[in-house]
Amino acid sequence: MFEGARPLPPDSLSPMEFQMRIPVLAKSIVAVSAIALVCGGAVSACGSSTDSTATTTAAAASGTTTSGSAATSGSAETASLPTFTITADQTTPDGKMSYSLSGAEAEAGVVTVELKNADTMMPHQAQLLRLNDGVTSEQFTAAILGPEGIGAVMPLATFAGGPNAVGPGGTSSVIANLEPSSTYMVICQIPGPGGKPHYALGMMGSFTTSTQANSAAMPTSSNTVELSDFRFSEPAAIDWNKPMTVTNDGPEPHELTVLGAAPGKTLDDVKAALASEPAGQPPYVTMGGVAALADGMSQDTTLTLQPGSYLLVCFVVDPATGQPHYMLGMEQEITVS
Ligand SMILES: [Cu+2]
Repeated sequence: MFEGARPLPPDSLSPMEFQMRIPVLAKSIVAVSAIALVCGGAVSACGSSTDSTATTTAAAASGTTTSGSAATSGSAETASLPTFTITADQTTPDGKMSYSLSGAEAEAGVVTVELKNADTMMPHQAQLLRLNDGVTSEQFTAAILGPEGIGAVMPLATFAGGPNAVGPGGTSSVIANLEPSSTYMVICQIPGPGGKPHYALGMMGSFTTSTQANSAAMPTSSNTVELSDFRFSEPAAIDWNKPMTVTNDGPEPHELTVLGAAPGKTLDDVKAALASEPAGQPPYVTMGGVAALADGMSQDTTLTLQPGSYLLVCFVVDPATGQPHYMLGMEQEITVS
């Protein structure tokens, strides 16, 4: 389905090429949801108004996704942080997608980065990548829009988290420590109609950061989810609706995606879909989280989850096996009471 997702022989990879593999594989981060998203798109053949499943799924997604303002007002220390807003614009009738950013420059240091999904059609994420020094956004854009896709930009940039996918009308946010004097790219890797990732349909942006970082500190919390090869771990006493720290202990990049069952579906349906990648409307809705982080990075997020069961999933693909991380152990059911 995606040329770039075809595994390469691991033993032939230099360290740089190995790094490049990560995003190639990361493309399959969203390959599962993409299958269904194709049917939910503005230009899709199957997403008609008579598709009640699609309609209710979208409605559910908008009603249950994380709330950025609520997420960041949970404590005094985070309420005063500067906020950089990324809006996922309405998909146009001809299938074009875009972001609107709240400015060309974000304050460096500890800031809230929020994603407002203003699209009525489909889920979106805001994956941040920090450009390596000396790399321009034009170089990044040319590389990612080339035949190799996101695999081509791995020598150019580093995964830097960001608000993970939320459905139409939803808001997702993270607290991030942005590096000064940097350029960050924002991309949505979710595949759209026809299998093209949203960034290739226009959903890509960039911003720079100020030369001086603010003096704000990252929140400190014992409400911590640790990502590592290949598991999620969290304290027994975690409160899923309180601000939480998501840390990647690596060594591979990892993300936290929270999936809930779509209306009329169960978590078993979600698990079965993840295992088999069936065509058609996905049985889940995206509930936010933290997009792929490089080894050693942490960001904070706040989820808004109704009581029930959810799945924590990492869709990043392991270069050694070609398997998405959720197949290697990074699929964990949680219960919110
Ligand atoms: Cu992972």
